[in-house]
Amino acid sequence: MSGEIRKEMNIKPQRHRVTEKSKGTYYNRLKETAFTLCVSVPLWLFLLLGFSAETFAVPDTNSVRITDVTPCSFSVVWMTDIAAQPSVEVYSDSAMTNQITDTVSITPMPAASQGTVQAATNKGIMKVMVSGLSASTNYYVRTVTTDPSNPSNIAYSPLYQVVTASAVVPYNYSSGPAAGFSNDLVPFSVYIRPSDTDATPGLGDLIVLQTDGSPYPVSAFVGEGIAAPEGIADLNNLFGSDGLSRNLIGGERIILMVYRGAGLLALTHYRRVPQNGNMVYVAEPAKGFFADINLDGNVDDQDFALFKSQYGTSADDANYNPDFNFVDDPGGKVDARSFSKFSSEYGKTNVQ
Ligand SMILES: [Ca+2]
Repeated sequence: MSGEIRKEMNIKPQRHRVTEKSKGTYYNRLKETAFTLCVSVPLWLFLLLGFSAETFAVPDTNSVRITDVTPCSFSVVWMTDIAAQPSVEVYSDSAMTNQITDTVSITPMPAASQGTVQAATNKGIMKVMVSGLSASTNYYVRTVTTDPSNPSNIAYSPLYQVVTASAVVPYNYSSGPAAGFSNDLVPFSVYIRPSDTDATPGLGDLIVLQTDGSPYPVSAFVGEGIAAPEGIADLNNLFGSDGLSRNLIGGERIILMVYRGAGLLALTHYRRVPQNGNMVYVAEPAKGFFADINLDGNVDDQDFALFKSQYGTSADDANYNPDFNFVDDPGGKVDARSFSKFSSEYGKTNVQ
């Protein structure tokens, strides 16, 4: 993980149920998306909101990530400080001499629910999907963040290189007939601060799921296809360094970064891919040994640095991450008791 410690949100203690009906519907829709994405552009709602901003400063651009890279599409996610209008510019070369934005499909805020789009926009959480691309091809992209109240105020990110994946291999044929995977949809419940007064807490937050061995993460809005405060990440859209679909067997480390916007820091959670089961089972990602915070097998300085950055935080703090509260503590404070538990494990190696 990068040095910029973005604190995470954690799974709430209770497990959320995905109903059989909603699960099946969403599962099928995701499968359909995985298969048809390269053929047709989904008719997602595109909502531009005209909010008045109090400042005419150029909007912020931070936490830019390239996500959801498939053979024919990718997305760009980032955060800004106003309810901005997001777009991107796409180039075929790093010198930005050949802009191809008009020859590809640009879909700002790709989500099926208008409520999700509006909630995310209000929090300054931006996502733009670029589709109609060629496989195994270099593209270059930068974000364009426009203040709706003053369209001449436009912020641009640096230019990012994207290499599209080579091929979708959505099923495992190794044992004969095609078989699906039960662990390809990962629901995750984001942390909600006790003082959160939103009617639908967490709605519009963005989950960015990264796994070791995949060049790009996948992303999902909270409340999209599942009730907030959960989001559901589609691991079918994870590709390996070979450009082919990843086949995760379970146990692989995943890093979930939750973009929350609205002045709150992004939270980072380390988890493992749930074990593969049967088709109708959707499992949450698994937590590892508590003191091995970054799940690299050792309780060492890296974990201590992460813990130190959280020490003293309470449940309502903008950077509070419940992953670091190691005691059953209603107040949720990361305090001396948590440190005591952590320090007693310090130095251990090969922990599971
Ligand atoms: Ca560690």
